[in-house]
Amino acid sequence: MRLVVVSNRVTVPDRNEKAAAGGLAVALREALEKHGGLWFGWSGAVSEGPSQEIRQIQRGKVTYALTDLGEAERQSYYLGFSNRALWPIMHYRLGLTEFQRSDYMGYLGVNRRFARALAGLIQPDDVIWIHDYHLIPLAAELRRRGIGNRIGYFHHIPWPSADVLGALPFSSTLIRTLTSYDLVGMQTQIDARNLIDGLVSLCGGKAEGSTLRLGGRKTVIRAFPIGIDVESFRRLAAASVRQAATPLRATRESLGERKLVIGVDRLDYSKGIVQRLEAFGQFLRSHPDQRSRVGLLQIAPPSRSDVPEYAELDRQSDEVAGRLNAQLGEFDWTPIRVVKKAYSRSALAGFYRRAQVGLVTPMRDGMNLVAKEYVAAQDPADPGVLVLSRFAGAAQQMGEALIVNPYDTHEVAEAIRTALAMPKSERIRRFEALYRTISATDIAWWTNRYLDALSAGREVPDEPRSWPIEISGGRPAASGNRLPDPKTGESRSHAKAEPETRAGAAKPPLRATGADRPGGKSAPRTGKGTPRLKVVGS
Ligand code: ADQ
Repeated sequence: MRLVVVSNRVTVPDRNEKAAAGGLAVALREALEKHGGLWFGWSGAVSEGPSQEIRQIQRGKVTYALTDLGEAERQSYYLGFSNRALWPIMHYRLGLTEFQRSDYMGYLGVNRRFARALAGLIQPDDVIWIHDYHLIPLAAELRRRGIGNRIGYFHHIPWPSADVLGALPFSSTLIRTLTSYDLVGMQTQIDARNLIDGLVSLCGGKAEGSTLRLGGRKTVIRAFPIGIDVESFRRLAAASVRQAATPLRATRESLGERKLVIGVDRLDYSKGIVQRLEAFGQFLRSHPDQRSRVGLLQIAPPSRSDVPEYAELDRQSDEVAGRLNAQLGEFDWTPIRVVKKAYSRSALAGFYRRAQVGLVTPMRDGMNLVAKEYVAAQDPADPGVLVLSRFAGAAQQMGEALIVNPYDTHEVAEAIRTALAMPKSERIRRFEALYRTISATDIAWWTNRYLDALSAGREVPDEPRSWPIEISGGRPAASGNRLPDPKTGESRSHAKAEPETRAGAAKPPLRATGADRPGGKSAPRTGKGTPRLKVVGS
Protein backbone atom coordinates (compact mmCIF):
# COMPACT_ATOMS: atom_id res chain seq x y z
CA MET A 1 0.00 0.00 0.00
CA ARG A 2 1.21 3.52 -0.82
CA LEU A 3 -0.09 6.47 1.19
CA VAL A 4 -1.19 9.68 -0.52
CA VAL A 5 -1.72 12.70 1.72
CA VAL A 6 -3.47 15.81 0.43
CA SER A 7 -3.60 19.08 2.34
CA ASN A 8 -4.19 22.70 1.42
CA ARG A 9 -0.59 23.73 2.14
CA VAL A 10 2.45 21.53 1.71
CA THR A 11 5.86 22.40 3.09
CA VAL A 12 8.75 20.47 1.65
CA PRO A 13 11.33 19.77 4.35
CA ASP A 14 14.86 21.05 3.80
CA ARG A 15 17.32 18.41 2.81
CA ASN A 16 19.38 19.08 5.90
CA GLU A 17 16.48 19.73 8.22
CA LYS A 18 16.99 18.20 11.64
CA ALA A 19 13.99 16.26 12.91
CA ALA A 20 11.60 18.88 14.21
CA ALA A 21 9.90 18.10 17.50
CA GLY A 22 6.57 16.47 16.84
CA GLY A 23 3.65 18.11 15.15
CA LEU A 24 1.19 17.01 12.54
CA ALA A 25 3.54 17.59 9.58
CA VAL A 26 6.20 15.40 11.15
CA ALA A 27 3.72 12.61 11.98
CA LEU A 28 2.35 12.62 8.44
CA ARG A 29 5.86 12.65 7.01
CA GLU A 30 6.72 9.64 9.18
CA ALA A 31 3.64 7.78 7.99
CA LEU A 32 4.56 8.62 4.38
CA GLU A 33 8.15 7.45 4.91
CA LYS A 34 6.92 4.20 6.41
CA HIS A 35 4.57 3.33 3.56
CA GLY A 36 6.33 5.27 0.83
CA GLY A 37 4.11 8.00 -0.44
CA LEU A 38 3.02 11.16 -2.09
CA TRP A 39 2.04 14.48 -0.51
CA PHE A 40 0.01 16.75 -2.75
CA GLY A 41 -1.15 20.34 -2.26
CA TRP A 42 -0.58 24.06 -2.64
CA SER A 43 3.05 25.21 -2.61
CA GLY A 44 2.13 28.49 -0.89
CA ALA A 45 3.19 30.42 -4.02
CA VAL A 46 0.74 32.55 -5.98
CA SER A 47 0.94 33.01 -9.74
CA GLU A 48 -0.91 35.58 -11.83
CA GLY A 49 -3.18 33.09 -13.56
CA PRO A 50 -4.21 29.56 -12.55
CA SER A 51 -1.27 27.21 -12.83
CA GLN A 52 -1.53 23.81 -14.48
CA GLU A 53 2.01 22.88 -13.55
CA ILE A 54 2.72 20.22 -10.89
CA ARG A 55 6.26 20.25 -9.49
CA GLN A 56 7.50 17.01 -8.01
CA ILE A 57 10.25 16.99 -5.41
CA GLN A 58 11.69 13.79 -3.94
CA ARG A 59 12.80 13.56 -0.32
CA GLY A 60 13.69 10.03 0.76
CA LYS A 61 10.70 7.78 0.10
CA VAL A 62 8.31 10.71 -0.15
CA THR A 63 7.36 12.59 -3.29
CA TYR A 64 6.01 16.11 -2.81
CA ALA A 65 3.71 17.23 -5.65
CA LEU A 66 3.11 20.97 -5.54
CA THR A 67 0.94 23.36 -7.44
CA ASP A 68 0.69 27.15 -7.20
CA LEU A 69 -2.60 29.01 -6.85
CA GLY A 70 -3.58 31.77 -9.22
CA GLU A 71 -4.33 35.11 -7.50
CA ALA A 72 -8.06 34.78 -8.27
CA GLU A 73 -8.01 31.26 -6.82
CA ARG A 74 -6.30 32.46 -3.66
CA GLN A 75 -8.94 35.15 -3.25
CA SER A 76 -11.97 32.93 -3.83
CA TYR A 77 -10.95 29.43 -2.68
CA TYR A 78 -8.58 30.29 0.16
CA LEU A 79 -9.34 33.73 1.58
CA GLY A 80 -12.98 33.80 0.50
CA PHE A 81 -14.90 30.56 0.85
CA SER A 82 -12.44 28.65 3.11
CA ASN A 83 -11.53 31.41 5.52
CA ARG A 84 -14.48 33.85 5.42
CA ALA A 85 -17.33 31.35 5.05
CA LEU A 86 -16.36 27.85 6.19
CA TRP A 87 -13.98 28.80 9.02
CA PRO A 88 -16.42 31.12 10.85
CA ILE A 89 -19.48 28.95 10.38
CA MET A 90 -17.66 25.81 11.50
CA HIS A 91 -16.69 27.80 14.62
CA TYR A 92 -20.34 28.72 15.22
CA ARG A 93 -19.76 32.38 14.23
CA LEU A 94 -22.70 33.06 11.92
CA GLY A 95 -22.26 36.81 12.36
CA LEU A 96 -18.78 36.66 10.82
CA THR A 97 -19.72 34.35 7.96
CA GLU A 98 -19.33 36.10 4.58
CA PHE A 99 -20.78 34.06 1.75
CA GLN A 100 -20.12 35.03 -1.87
CA ARG A 101 -21.37 32.78 -4.63
CA SER A 102 -18.25 33.55 -6.70
CA ASP A 103 -16.02 32.41 -3.82
CA TYR A 104 -17.90 29.13 -3.62
CA MET A 105 -17.46 28.64 -7.37
CA GLY A 106 -13.73 29.35 -6.97
CA TYR A 107 -13.56 26.82 -4.12
CA LEU A 108 -15.20 24.13 -6.25
CA GLY A 109 -12.93 25.08 -9.16
CA VAL A 110 -9.71 24.59 -7.16
CA ASN A 111 -10.97 21.25 -5.80
CA ARG A 112 -11.73 20.20 -9.38
CA ARG A 113 -8.30 21.28 -10.57
CA PHE A 114 -6.58 19.48 -7.69
CA ALA A 115 -8.60 16.31 -8.48
CA ARG A 116 -7.61 16.48 -12.14
CA ALA A 117 -3.93 16.78 -11.29
CA LEU A 118 -4.05 14.19 -8.52
CA ALA A 119 -6.01 11.59 -10.51
CA GLY A 120 -3.04 11.28 -12.89
CA LEU A 121 -0.72 10.46 -9.99
CA ILE A 122 -2.85 7.83 -8.23
CA GLN A 123 -1.90 4.14 -8.38
CA PRO A 124 -4.42 1.32 -7.91
CA ASP A 125 -3.38 0.30 -4.37
CA ASP A 126 -2.97 3.84 -3.00
CA VAL A 127 -4.80 4.87 0.14
CA ILE A 128 -5.67 8.57 0.00
CA TRP A 129 -5.90 10.73 3.12
CA ILE A 130 -7.30 14.25 2.58
CA HIS A 131 -7.03 16.95 5.25
CA ASP A 132 -9.34 19.71 6.29
CA TYR A 133 -12.12 22.01 5.25
CA HIS A 134 -10.43 23.48 2.18
CA LEU A 135 -10.80 20.13 0.44
CA ILE A 136 -14.23 18.77 1.41
CA PRO A 137 -15.40 18.07 -2.20
CA LEU A 138 -12.09 16.57 -3.36
CA ALA A 139 -13.14 12.91 -3.02
CA ALA A 140 -16.34 13.52 -4.99
CA GLU A 141 -14.25 15.05 -7.78
CA LEU A 142 -11.84 12.10 -7.70
CA ARG A 143 -14.73 9.59 -7.82
CA ARG A 144 -16.08 11.46 -10.84
CA ARG A 145 -12.76 10.73 -12.52
CA GLY A 146 -13.10 7.02 -11.79
CA ILE A 147 -10.86 6.81 -8.72
CA GLY A 148 -12.13 3.82 -6.73
CA ASN A 149 -9.36 3.77 -4.07
CA ARG A 150 -10.06 4.03 -0.38
CA ILE A 151 -10.27 7.74 0.47
CA GLY A 152 -10.41 9.24 3.95
CA TYR A 153 -10.96 12.78 5.19
CA PHE A 154 -9.92 14.33 8.48
CA HIS A 155 -11.61 17.52 9.65
CA HIS A 156 -9.32 19.49 11.98
CA ILE A 157 -11.85 22.08 13.11
CA PRO A 158 -15.27 21.78 14.81
CA TRP A 159 -18.36 20.60 12.97
CA PRO A 160 -21.45 22.59 14.01
CA SER A 161 -25.00 21.37 14.37
CA ALA A 162 -27.17 21.13 11.26
CA ASP A 163 -29.23 24.24 12.03
CA VAL A 164 -26.08 26.38 12.22
CA LEU A 165 -24.50 24.87 9.11
CA GLY A 166 -27.81 24.96 7.26
CA ALA A 167 -27.52 28.78 7.15
CA LEU A 168 -24.66 28.47 4.67
CA PRO A 169 -25.95 28.52 1.08
CA PHE A 170 -25.22 25.22 -0.70
CA SER A 171 -24.40 23.55 2.62
CA SER A 172 -26.42 20.42 1.86
CA THR A 173 -24.76 20.02 -1.56
CA LEU A 174 -21.37 20.55 0.00
CA ILE A 175 -21.73 18.17 2.93
CA ARG A 176 -23.26 15.51 0.72
CA THR A 177 -19.89 15.32 -1.07
CA LEU A 178 -18.46 13.89 2.17
CA THR A 179 -20.27 10.65 1.40
CA SER A 180 -17.72 10.07 -1.38
CA TYR A 181 -15.22 9.25 1.39
CA ASP A 182 -14.94 5.82 2.96
CA LEU A 183 -13.94 7.28 6.32
CA VAL A 184 -14.56 10.74 7.76
CA GLY A 185 -12.61 11.56 10.92
CA MET A 186 -13.67 14.27 13.35
CA GLN A 187 -11.92 15.58 16.46
CA THR A 188 -14.70 14.70 18.91
CA GLN A 189 -17.78 12.56 19.18
CA ILE A 190 -19.87 15.74 19.31
CA ASP A 191 -18.53 16.79 15.89
CA ALA A 192 -19.10 13.30 14.47
CA ARG A 193 -22.66 13.29 15.79
CA ASN A 194 -23.33 16.77 14.34
CA LEU A 195 -22.15 15.67 10.91
CA ILE A 196 -24.21 12.48 10.97
CA ASP A 197 -27.28 14.45 12.05
CA GLY A 198 -26.63 16.98 9.27
CA LEU A 199 -26.34 14.29 6.61
CA VAL A 200 -29.60 12.78 7.84
CA SER A 201 -31.59 16.00 8.21
CA LEU A 202 -30.18 18.07 5.32
CA CYS A 203 -29.43 15.30 2.80
CA GLY A 204 -31.76 12.42 3.69
CA GLY A 205 -29.01 9.94 4.64
CA LYS A 206 -29.68 6.86 6.81
CA ALA A 207 -27.53 6.47 9.90
CA GLU A 208 -26.77 3.32 11.82
CA GLY A 209 -24.29 4.04 14.61
CA SER A 210 -21.25 5.58 12.97
CA THR A 211 -22.20 4.35 9.49
CA LEU A 212 -24.02 6.66 7.10
CA ARG A 213 -25.67 5.39 3.93
CA LEU A 214 -26.62 7.74 1.14
CA GLY A 215 -26.94 7.36 -2.63
CA GLY A 216 -25.66 3.78 -2.59
CA ARG A 217 -22.48 4.71 -0.68
CA LYS A 218 -21.44 3.79 2.84
CA THR A 219 -19.31 6.22 4.87
CA VAL A 220 -18.00 5.67 8.40
CA ILE A 221 -17.94 8.88 10.48
CA ARG A 222 -16.01 8.71 13.73
CA ALA A 223 -14.01 10.69 16.27
CA PHE A 224 -10.21 10.51 16.03
CA PRO A 225 -8.94 13.08 18.56
CA ILE A 226 -5.57 14.35 17.39
CA GLY A 227 -2.56 14.30 19.73
CA ILE A 228 0.98 15.65 19.95
CA ASP A 229 4.38 14.00 20.17
CA VAL A 230 4.32 14.11 23.96
CA GLU A 231 7.68 12.49 24.58
CA SER A 232 9.71 14.77 22.33
CA PHE A 233 7.91 17.87 23.62
CA ARG A 234 8.57 16.79 27.21
CA ARG A 235 12.26 16.36 26.37
CA LEU A 236 12.42 19.81 24.75
CA ALA A 237 10.88 21.43 27.81
CA ALA A 238 13.20 19.63 30.21
CA ALA A 239 16.23 20.58 28.07
CA SER A 240 15.20 24.24 27.91
CA VAL A 241 15.67 24.48 31.67
CA ARG A 242 19.27 23.34 31.39
CA GLN A 243 20.30 25.50 28.43
CA ALA A 244 22.14 28.74 29.04
CA ALA A 245 20.95 31.47 26.65
CA THR A 246 17.30 30.65 26.14
CA PRO A 247 14.21 32.86 26.06
CA LEU A 248 13.20 30.89 29.15
CA ARG A 249 16.19 32.15 31.09
CA ALA A 250 15.58 35.72 29.91
CA THR A 251 11.93 35.40 30.96
CA ARG A 252 13.00 34.17 34.37
CA GLU A 253 15.28 37.14 34.80
CA SER A 254 12.69 39.65 33.70
CA LEU A 255 9.93 38.13 35.83
CA GLY A 256 11.95 37.52 38.99
CA GLU A 257 9.74 35.82 41.56
CA ARG A 258 6.56 36.79 39.76
CA LYS A 259 4.22 34.09 38.60
CA LEU A 260 3.44 33.68 34.94
CA VAL A 261 0.17 32.94 33.18
CA ILE A 262 0.64 32.03 29.52
CA GLY A 263 -1.52 32.04 26.40
CA VAL A 264 -0.21 30.81 23.03
CA ASP A 265 -2.36 31.01 19.91
CA ARG A 266 -2.45 32.05 16.32
CA LEU A 267 -4.11 35.46 16.32
CA ASP A 268 -7.58 34.18 15.45
CA TYR A 269 -11.01 35.17 16.78
CA SER A 270 -11.82 31.51 17.50
CA LYS A 271 -9.07 31.48 20.15
CA GLY A 272 -10.78 33.98 22.48
CA ILE A 273 -7.69 36.16 22.94
CA VAL A 274 -9.48 39.46 23.59
CA GLN A 275 -11.91 37.77 26.01
CA ARG A 276 -8.90 36.19 27.77
CA LEU A 277 -7.17 39.56 28.21
CA GLU A 278 -10.40 40.94 29.68
CA ALA A 279 -10.65 37.96 32.04
CA PHE A 280 -7.09 38.55 33.23
CA GLY A 281 -7.96 42.19 33.86
CA GLN A 282 -11.02 41.06 35.82
CA PHE A 283 -8.87 38.71 37.88
CA LEU A 284 -6.55 41.59 38.83
CA ARG A 285 -9.50 43.83 39.70
CA SER A 286 -11.17 41.14 41.84
CA HIS A 287 -7.91 40.18 43.56
CA PRO A 288 -5.88 43.36 44.09
CA ASP A 289 -3.48 41.45 46.35
CA GLN A 290 -2.28 39.64 43.20
CA ARG A 291 -1.21 42.82 41.41
CA SER A 292 2.54 42.98 40.85
CA ARG A 293 2.75 39.29 41.69
CA VAL A 294 1.73 37.79 38.39
CA GLY A 295 1.83 38.64 34.69
CA LEU A 296 0.13 37.34 31.56
CA LEU A 297 2.31 36.56 28.55
CA GLN A 298 0.17 36.22 25.44
CA ILE A 299 2.06 34.94 22.43
CA ALA A 300 -0.04 35.50 19.32
CA PRO A 301 1.58 35.68 15.89
CA PRO A 302 -0.79 37.21 13.30
CA SER A 303 -2.35 34.84 10.80
CA ARG A 304 -4.50 35.41 7.69
CA SER A 305 -3.83 39.15 7.86
CA ASP A 306 -5.45 39.59 4.41
CA VAL A 307 -8.83 38.77 5.93
CA PRO A 308 -10.44 41.94 7.39
CA GLU A 309 -11.76 40.20 10.54
CA TYR A 310 -8.16 39.24 11.44
CA ALA A 311 -6.80 42.74 10.91
CA GLU A 312 -9.57 44.01 13.19
CA LEU A 313 -8.70 41.44 15.86
CA ASP A 314 -5.06 42.51 15.71
CA ARG A 315 -6.08 46.11 16.39
CA GLN A 316 -8.54 45.09 19.11
CA SER A 317 -6.07 42.96 21.06
CA ASP A 318 -3.54 45.82 21.09
CA GLU A 319 -6.23 48.19 22.25
CA VAL A 320 -7.47 45.97 25.09
CA ALA A 321 -3.96 45.08 26.31
CA GLY A 322 -2.97 48.78 26.20
CA ARG A 323 -6.07 49.85 28.13
CA LEU A 324 -5.65 47.18 30.84
CA ASN A 325 -1.94 47.93 31.23
CA ALA A 326 -2.69 51.64 31.57
CA GLN A 327 -5.48 51.01 34.13
CA LEU A 328 -3.80 48.33 36.22
CA GLY A 329 -0.03 48.55 35.68
CA GLU A 330 2.60 50.03 38.00
CA PHE A 331 5.85 51.82 37.16
CA ASP A 332 7.73 48.54 37.72
CA TRP A 333 5.11 46.03 36.57
CA THR A 334 3.29 45.52 33.27
CA PRO A 335 0.43 43.07 33.82
CA ILE A 336 0.02 41.95 30.19
CA ARG A 337 2.63 41.39 27.50
CA VAL A 338 1.40 40.59 24.02
CA VAL A 339 4.12 39.23 21.77
CA LYS A 340 3.29 38.73 18.11
CA LYS A 341 6.09 36.45 17.07
CA ALA A 342 6.44 32.81 16.17
CA TYR A 343 8.92 31.01 18.42
CA SER A 344 10.85 27.78 17.98
CA ARG A 345 9.30 24.64 19.49
CA SER A 346 12.07 24.62 22.05
CA ALA A 347 11.47 28.23 23.15
CA LEU A 348 7.72 27.59 23.39
CA ALA A 349 8.30 24.47 25.49
CA GLY A 350 10.45 26.54 27.84
CA PHE A 351 7.78 29.26 28.21
CA TYR A 352 5.13 26.67 28.99
CA ARG A 353 7.33 25.10 31.64
CA ARG A 354 8.00 28.42 33.32
CA ALA A 355 4.28 29.31 33.46
CA GLN A 356 2.26 28.41 36.57
CA VAL A 357 -0.96 28.65 34.57
CA GLY A 358 -1.69 27.69 30.97
CA LEU A 359 -4.69 29.71 29.82
CA VAL A 360 -6.30 27.96 26.85
CA THR A 361 -9.70 29.56 26.40
CA PRO A 362 -10.88 29.37 22.79
CA MET A 363 -14.49 30.27 22.04
CA ARG A 364 -14.45 27.11 19.85
CA ASP A 365 -11.62 24.87 18.76
CA GLY A 366 -11.40 21.56 16.95
CA MET A 367 -8.91 20.16 19.45
CA ASN A 368 -6.31 22.77 20.55
CA LEU A 369 -2.83 21.34 20.65
CA VAL A 370 -1.53 24.10 22.92
CA ALA A 371 -3.48 22.52 25.81
CA LYS A 372 -1.62 19.25 25.26
CA GLU A 373 1.76 20.94 24.74
CA TYR A 374 1.35 22.88 27.99
CA VAL A 375 0.79 19.66 29.96
CA ALA A 376 3.62 17.80 28.19
CA ALA A 377 6.05 20.61 29.08
CA GLN A 378 5.39 20.68 32.82
CA ASP A 379 7.85 19.76 35.54
CA PRO A 380 6.28 16.61 37.05
CA ALA A 381 7.53 17.55 40.51
CA ASP A 382 5.99 21.02 40.41
CA PRO A 383 3.53 21.24 37.54
CA GLY A 384 1.45 24.22 36.49
CA VAL A 385 -2.32 24.17 36.07
CA LEU A 386 -4.21 24.12 32.79
CA VAL A 387 -7.32 26.32 32.52
CA LEU A 388 -9.25 25.02 29.52
CA SER A 389 -12.32 26.16 27.62
CA ARG A 390 -15.18 23.69 27.56
CA PHE A 391 -15.54 24.56 23.86
CA ALA A 392 -12.11 23.21 22.89
CA GLY A 393 -12.24 19.63 21.60
CA ALA A 394 -9.42 18.94 24.07
CA ALA A 395 -11.89 19.42 26.95
CA GLN A 396 -13.56 16.15 25.94
CA GLN A 397 -10.38 14.33 26.91
CA MET A 398 -8.80 16.62 29.50
CA GLY A 399 -11.41 16.85 32.23
CA GLU A 400 -8.76 17.18 34.96
CA ALA A 401 -7.98 20.71 33.76
CA LEU A 402 -9.97 23.58 35.27
CA ILE A 403 -12.78 23.65 32.74
CA VAL A 404 -14.29 27.09 32.07
CA ASN A 405 -16.83 28.86 29.92
CA PRO A 406 -14.78 31.45 27.96
CA TYR A 407 -17.86 33.67 27.54
CA ASP A 408 -17.98 34.08 31.35
CA THR A 409 -15.23 36.59 32.21
CA HIS A 410 -15.77 36.18 35.96
CA GLU A 411 -15.56 32.40 35.79
CA VAL A 412 -12.28 32.54 33.89
CA ALA A 413 -10.95 35.17 36.33
CA GLU A 414 -11.79 32.91 39.30
CA ALA A 415 -10.22 29.88 37.60
CA ILE A 416 -6.97 31.86 37.27
CA ARG A 417 -7.13 32.58 41.00
CA THR A 418 -7.87 28.91 41.82
CA ALA A 419 -5.03 27.73 39.60
CA LEU A 420 -2.51 30.11 41.17
CA ALA A 421 -3.51 29.06 44.68
CA MET A 422 -3.78 25.32 44.03
CA PRO A 423 -1.80 23.12 46.45
CA LYS A 424 1.04 21.15 44.93
CA SER A 425 -0.51 17.75 45.73
CA GLU A 426 -3.60 18.63 43.71
CA ARG A 427 -1.56 20.07 40.87
CA ILE A 428 0.41 16.83 40.67
CA ARG A 429 -2.71 14.68 40.81
CA ARG A 430 -4.32 16.59 37.94
CA PHE A 431 -1.11 16.73 35.93
CA GLU A 432 -0.55 12.97 36.19
CA ALA A 433 -4.05 12.18 34.97
CA LEU A 434 -3.73 14.65 32.07
CA TYR A 435 -0.26 13.46 31.14
CA ARG A 436 -1.45 9.88 31.05
CA THR A 437 -4.29 10.79 28.69
CA ILE A 438 -2.19 12.82 26.26
CA SER A 439 0.52 10.15 26.19
CA ALA A 440 -1.93 7.36 25.50
CA THR A 441 -3.54 9.36 22.69
CA ASP A 442 -0.41 10.88 21.21
CA ILE A 443 0.20 11.67 17.55
CA ALA A 444 1.47 8.17 16.75
CA TRP A 445 -1.70 6.67 18.24
CA TRP A 446 -3.81 9.05 16.17
CA THR A 447 -2.03 8.34 12.88
CA ASN A 448 -2.05 4.57 13.36
CA ARG A 449 -5.64 4.46 14.50
CA TYR A 450 -6.84 6.52 11.55
CA LEU A 451 -4.79 4.67 8.96
CA ASP A 452 -5.81 1.28 10.38
CA ALA A 453 -9.44 2.25 10.03
CA LEU A 454 -8.96 3.74 6.57
CA SER A 455 -6.69 1.21 4.93
CA ALA A 456 -8.41 -1.94 6.11
CA GLY A 457 -11.86 -0.57 6.72
CA ARG A 458 -11.31 -2.11 10.12
CA GLU A 459 -13.48 -1.20 13.11
CA VAL A 460 -11.46 0.74 15.66
CA PRO A 461 -12.71 0.84 19.25
CA ASP A 462 -13.88 4.11 20.79
CA GLU A 463 -11.27 5.69 22.94
CA PRO A 464 -12.05 5.40 26.64
CA ARG A 465 -12.59 8.60 28.60
CA SER A 466 -9.75 7.81 30.97
CA TRP A 467 -6.69 5.79 30.30
CA PRO A 468 -5.57 2.68 32.09
CA ILE A 469 -1.91 1.82 31.70
CA GLU A 470 -1.72 -0.56 28.83
CA ILE A 471 0.76 -2.74 27.10
CA SER A 472 0.24 -3.74 23.50
CA GLY A 473 1.21 -7.29 22.60
CA GLY A 474 3.57 -7.41 25.58
CA ARG A 475 5.35 -4.25 24.40
CA PRO A 476 5.11 -0.88 26.13
CA ALA A 477 2.73 1.38 24.28
CA ALA A 478 3.93 4.38 22.24
CA SER A 479 5.72 6.94 24.39
CA GLY A 480 2.50 6.57 26.12
CA ASN A 481 1.03 5.58 29.40
CA ARG A 482 4.28 6.50 30.99
CA LEU A 483 4.61 9.28 33.46
CA PRO A 484 7.81 11.27 33.61
CA ASP A 485 9.73 10.60 36.80
CA PRO A 486 9.29 13.63 39.07
CA LYS A 487 13.00 13.55 39.98
CA THR A 488 14.69 12.77 36.68
CA GLY A 489 11.95 13.88 34.31
CA GLU A 490 12.52 10.68 32.33
CA SER A 491 9.53 8.62 31.26
CA ARG A 492 8.74 5.69 33.51
CA SER A 493 5.98 3.15 33.53
CA HIS A 494 3.42 3.91 36.15
CA ALA A 495 3.89 1.81 39.27
CA LYS A 496 0.45 0.29 38.98
CA ALA A 497 0.89 -0.81 35.38
CA GLU A 498 -0.93 -3.96 34.46
CA PRO A 499 1.26 -6.46 32.63
CA GLU A 500 -1.16 -6.79 29.76
CA THR A 501 -4.46 -5.40 28.67
CA ARG A 502 -6.19 -7.13 25.84
CA ALA A 503 -8.54 -5.31 23.56
CA GLY A 504 -12.02 -6.24 24.68
CA ALA A 505 -10.97 -7.14 28.22
CA ALA A 506 -12.21 -3.83 29.72
CA LYS A 507 -9.74 -3.43 32.59
CA PRO A 508 -10.68 -1.01 35.31
CA PRO A 509 -8.93 2.35 34.93
CA LEU A 510 -6.25 3.27 37.42
CA ARG A 511 -7.90 6.58 38.11
CA ALA A 512 -11.54 7.22 38.72
CA THR A 513 -13.21 8.46 35.56
CA GLY A 514 -15.66 11.34 35.74
CA ALA A 515 -16.39 11.39 39.44
CA ASP A 516 -13.30 13.36 40.31
CA ARG A 517 -13.34 15.51 37.20
CA PRO A 518 -13.54 19.17 38.15
CA GLY A 519 -16.60 20.69 36.61
CA GLY A 520 -17.30 17.48 34.75
CA LYS A 521 -20.02 14.92 34.95
CA SER A 522 -19.24 11.31 35.45
CA ALA A 523 -17.86 10.19 32.11
CA PRO A 524 -19.25 6.91 30.87
CA ARG A 525 -16.82 4.15 30.01
CA THR A 526 -17.32 2.74 26.59
CA GLY A 527 -17.13 -0.82 27.90
CA LYS A 528 -15.30 -1.82 24.74
CA GLY A 529 -11.91 -2.27 26.28
CA THR A 530 -8.84 -0.39 25.23
CA PRO A 531 -7.34 -0.05 21.79
CA ARG A 532 -3.95 -1.48 21.02
CA LEU A 533 -1.28 1.03 20.30
CA LYS A 534 1.41 1.03 17.66
CA VAL A 535 4.24 3.43 17.15
CA VAL A 536 4.80 5.19 13.87
CA GLY A 537 8.33 4.57 12.73
CA SER A 538 9.18 2.30 15.65
P1 ADQ B 1 -4.73 25.66 14.93
O1 ADQ B 1 -5.96 26.50 14.87
O2 ADQ B 1 -3.52 26.22 14.31
O3 ADQ B 1 -4.99 24.20 14.34
P2 ADQ B 1 -3.75 24.53 17.57
O4 ADQ B 1 -4.29 23.16 17.69
O5 ADQ B 1 -3.75 25.26 18.85
O6 ADQ B 1 -4.52 25.45 16.53
O7 ADQ B 1 -2.27 24.44 17.06
C1 ADQ B 1 -1.47 25.56 16.97
C2 ADQ B 1 -0.01 25.14 16.86
O8 ADQ B 1 0.76 26.28 16.52
C3 ADQ B 1 0.52 24.59 18.16
O9 ADQ B 1 1.36 23.50 17.91
C4 ADQ B 1 1.32 25.78 18.72
O10 ADQ B 1 2.42 25.41 19.50
C5 ADQ B 1 1.78 26.46 17.47
N1 ADQ B 1 1.95 27.90 17.76
C6 ADQ B 1 1.02 28.77 18.16
N2 ADQ B 1 1.58 29.99 18.39
C7 ADQ B 1 2.90 29.86 18.13
C8 ADQ B 1 4.03 30.76 18.18
N3 ADQ B 1 3.93 32.03 18.55
N4 ADQ B 1 5.23 30.27 17.84
C9 ADQ B 1 5.36 28.98 17.45
N5 ADQ B 1 4.36 28.10 17.40
C10 ADQ B 1 3.14 28.53 17.71
C11 ADQ B 1 -6.10 23.49 13.77
C12 ADQ B 1 -7.40 23.51 14.58
C13 ADQ B 1 -7.15 22.98 15.98
C14 ADQ B 1 -6.54 21.58 15.91
C15 ADQ B 1 -5.33 21.58 14.99
C16 ADQ B 1 -4.79 20.17 14.76
O11 ADQ B 1 -7.93 24.83 14.63
O12 ADQ B 1 -8.37 22.93 16.72
O13 ADQ B 1 -6.13 21.19 17.22
O14 ADQ B 1 -5.65 22.12 13.72
O15 ADQ B 1 -5.78 19.31 14.29
